[in-house]
Amino acid sequence: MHTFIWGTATAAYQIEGAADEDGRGPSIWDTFSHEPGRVRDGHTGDVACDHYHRWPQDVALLAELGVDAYRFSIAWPRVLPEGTGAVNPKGLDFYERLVDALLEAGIAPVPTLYHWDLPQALEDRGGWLNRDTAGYFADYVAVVAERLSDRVSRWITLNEPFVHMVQGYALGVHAPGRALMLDALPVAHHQLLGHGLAVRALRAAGAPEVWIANNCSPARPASPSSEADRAAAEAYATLHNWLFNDPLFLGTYPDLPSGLSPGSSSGEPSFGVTLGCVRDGDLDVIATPIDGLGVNYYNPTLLAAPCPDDVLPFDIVPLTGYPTTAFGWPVVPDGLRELLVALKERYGAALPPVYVTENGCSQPDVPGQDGVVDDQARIAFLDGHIAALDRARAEGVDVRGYFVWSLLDNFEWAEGYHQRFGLVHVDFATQRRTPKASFHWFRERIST
Ligand code: IFM
Repeated sequence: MHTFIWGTATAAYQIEGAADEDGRGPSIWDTFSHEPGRVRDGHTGDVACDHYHRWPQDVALLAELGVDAYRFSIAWPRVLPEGTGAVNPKGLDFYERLVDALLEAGIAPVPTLYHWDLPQALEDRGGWLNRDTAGYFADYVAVVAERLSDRVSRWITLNEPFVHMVQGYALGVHAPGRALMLDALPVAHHQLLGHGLAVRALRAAGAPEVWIANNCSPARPASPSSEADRAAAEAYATLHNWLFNDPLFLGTYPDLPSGLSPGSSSGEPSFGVTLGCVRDGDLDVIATPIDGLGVNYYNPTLLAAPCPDDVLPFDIVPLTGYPTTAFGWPVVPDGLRELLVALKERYGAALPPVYVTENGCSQPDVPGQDGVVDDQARIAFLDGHIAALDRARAEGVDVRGYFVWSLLDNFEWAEGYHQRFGLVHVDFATQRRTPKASFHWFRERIST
């Protein structure tokens, strides 16, 4: 019987601040957030939660919460300001101090090595459209592993390569702000190649456990009796879920549905062949065995058949009839069970143990007159999703952990500080941290 891991998650650019301090280089998010009109109200991560200075207080909060593990991310530009070449020892020192404090508090550190903050110098060379970025990533991972692998036993390579590709390179609503639509697809392959190379670098440094954190969404047809809607749902599932998991667990790319082919509207049978950037041996690298699949789940996606002039082979339609978060996302706890079971059905024995590496919701949290943040909607959200996870376990899925997104209210990318996901409220004017009702609820929940 394996111990179940309870944790919370954060990411470097969303909480650290200290953007110009101790030799950190600029990342694509520094550039993007400083461009007018990119982030709501011009917010940036320059200060964020000031975690770079306040980390002892944040570790104390984690200890009070009683979590087994803390998922955070390491900022590549803090360690290698130019992305490659000279190492910044002060960057490594920061993460070493954090890891040591976590261990001292009895909390297992689970670092993610890439959570969207590519060094700007590498974006200037093509970013994830450039195959070389995969190799630079592995070199950076080797530097971090050399310093920390004697103390860290669980590592996560990438966070949500699907979201990074779509939002950052296809639609341009996240950094680096490129709107290439289907021509962004090589970003998928290069990130996955970087993942595989990083797994090998971590193994070489003796890392016992390596995971990846994939954002996945159950794709539901708007009308289950419509063959066209079912095809649209399968096309979407291929892009969002199978493209980023099949190569890891089956060693192949899925067949691309008609219409999901870069530079053409007709479609081709195989992602790998269509893309032209997949070289011999790449899939072997990508399929290097890993010890855990991290699943980030927020909500299902509802799909209808495309309209005649649509570029893509599906139409995303609103999923109504459920409560919604402050972001407007539908709250569908059973979608988590549905997703975990679908992964098990698709990959069978090839699926490693699964960890829910992100789940949570934004709510319009405002402290009351008494200073209390009574976020009952978040408690209901978490309770419902943990129950759904239990049902997936009862259906035979080997789920071994659950990490709430997020420990702290933080910089929510293009939404700036407008969406609050934390168990802990942050007053961004004073940096005062106030545990919300959900913090106390989660502490009770995991202590039993
Ligand atoms: O804040 C993000 C996180 O960085 C990645 N997963 C989704 C979260 C909520 O949008």
